[in-house]
Amino acid sequence: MSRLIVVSNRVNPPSGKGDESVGGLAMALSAALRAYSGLWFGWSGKTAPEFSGQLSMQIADGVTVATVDLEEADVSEYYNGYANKTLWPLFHYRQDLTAYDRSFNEGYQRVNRRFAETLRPLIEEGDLIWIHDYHLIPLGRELRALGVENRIGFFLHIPWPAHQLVATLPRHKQLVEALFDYDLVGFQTPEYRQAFEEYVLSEVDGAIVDEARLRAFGKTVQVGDFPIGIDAAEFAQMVAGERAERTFGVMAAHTAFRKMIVGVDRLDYSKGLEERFLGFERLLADNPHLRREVLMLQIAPVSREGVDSYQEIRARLDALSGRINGEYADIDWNPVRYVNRNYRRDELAGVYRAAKVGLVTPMRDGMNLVAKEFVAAQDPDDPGVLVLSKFAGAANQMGEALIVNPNSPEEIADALKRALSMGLAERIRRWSALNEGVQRDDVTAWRDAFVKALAGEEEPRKPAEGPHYGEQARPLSVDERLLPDLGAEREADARTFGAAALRDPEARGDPPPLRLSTGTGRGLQVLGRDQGTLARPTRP
Ligand code: ADQ
Repeated sequence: MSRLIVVSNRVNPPSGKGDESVGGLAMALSAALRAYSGLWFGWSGKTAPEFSGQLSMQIADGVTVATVDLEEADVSEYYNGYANKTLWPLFHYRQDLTAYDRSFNEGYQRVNRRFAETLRPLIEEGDLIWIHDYHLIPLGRELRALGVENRIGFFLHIPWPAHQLVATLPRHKQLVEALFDYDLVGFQTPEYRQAFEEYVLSEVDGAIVDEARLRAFGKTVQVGDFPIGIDAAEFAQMVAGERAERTFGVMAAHTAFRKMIVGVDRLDYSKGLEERFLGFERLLADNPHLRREVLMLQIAPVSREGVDSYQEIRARLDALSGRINGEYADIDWNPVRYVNRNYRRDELAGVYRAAKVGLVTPMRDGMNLVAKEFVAAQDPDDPGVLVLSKFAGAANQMGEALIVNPNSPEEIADALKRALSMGLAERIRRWSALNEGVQRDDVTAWRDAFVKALAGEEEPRKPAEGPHYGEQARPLSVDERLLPDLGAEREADARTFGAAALRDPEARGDPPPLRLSTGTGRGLQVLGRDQGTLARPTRP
């Protein structure tokens, strides 16, 4: 059985107290590692005066956790810099917030090299290496430079944007070339994979070898879309748990005779919080009869406080929620309840269940796990309604939600009005379809699909075979105009890349069989790339 090495920016072992609050990436990785006797490597979240490469190792639930400290300059140039001031805004279509600072890119490359050098001695023959997210795009290339020939996969949790945006990055070709050192590159949706293909075809004169492989820079890489899901089984347990029920009871009592709309997001400009508040304000303005009937609870823990734009959005949201309450509140009713705290996941489950509407309206989002958590938490006999942005990756799967344009307060207000008055039969019909997908396409399905494809056991999901469901299901096809002559490309590939096919699944022969098992033990919890800057979880 191959060992799995997972690499993500941040790694944190569990406290064992059951009070961890984990982000989307973190939650998914902890579920993945539960099933393997794997190694988890990443930044400790701490700084040292000078980078020493000294590893801190722990073992928890059969998983070895290895972390390394970074220097202050690494954190400001790599994490707060290139990752969160350059790639994050750009890949979420916020070119106006994107910093094109050369030192950030230098720090990014340096930290990825340092990670590679630190991880290298821990890698054994036959290990599968799975690298996560935009912080670590060059890590595969750095590992190859150190002679690592293992199969290495990369999964991008955030959108891959239109190629014209990527091309605004200085040295964008260097960044994309690094992706061709992986055996497998995974995206959340067919749309993002297609956008990557379009970049490769139009910006670097690459070619599509076949449905699952691209060629550029003299290398071939396998690509696929692997929509991430939630740990649906764990969520079902949590919803039925004592703490979730207690939270549900508290929320139900506090919202008696009123309908609660809930939003849960990291405080991030990509999540569309201002526009959401404006949409709710529009609902109140246009529907006086609803004013005392509804309230909106927005939970938004602060994140990335080291980045100015996050402090600015926080200030704007404080002002906006104050303005709406100032305008509409009464002595016994506040329309907006806005909290910046972190909650336990089982408490969140109780909150979701008590809400009549889940309002998930990011301006751009790789997937959005809150939408799936909201669905999983509902009472099957009286489910709430999901209102979902068309620009969340989740919209590709969750067509039975009320899909809205998050830029339009009117559309948000209309969808809220419709959701609040929706009859039971329609709510149950929509929720049942959504829930079926959430249960089926869960984090285990995501993990298994990616790891099997990485191990060379299975081709990645093709767009037409993906787990798309609901009326919005719309597998996207590559723009035919950009397709090269596939026959000629395949031939050229075979001639030119005989040796380079070392990492090609077909050329390498069968990898060692990989056994997947579903562990039940408590997994590691990682404080993901964002959660490191979140407030501490609430203690019971
Ligand atoms: P995020 O941008 O962090 O993830 P999301 O997918 O919504 O976004 O996950 C957020 C997670 O944080 C959810 O599991 C939620 O329950 C949790 N959370 C939010 N607020 C919380 C609070 N106050 N207390 C406790 N927990 C809270 C990134 C990408 C997404 C992608 C995921 C996974 O940006 O698009 O879906 O990775 O790939």
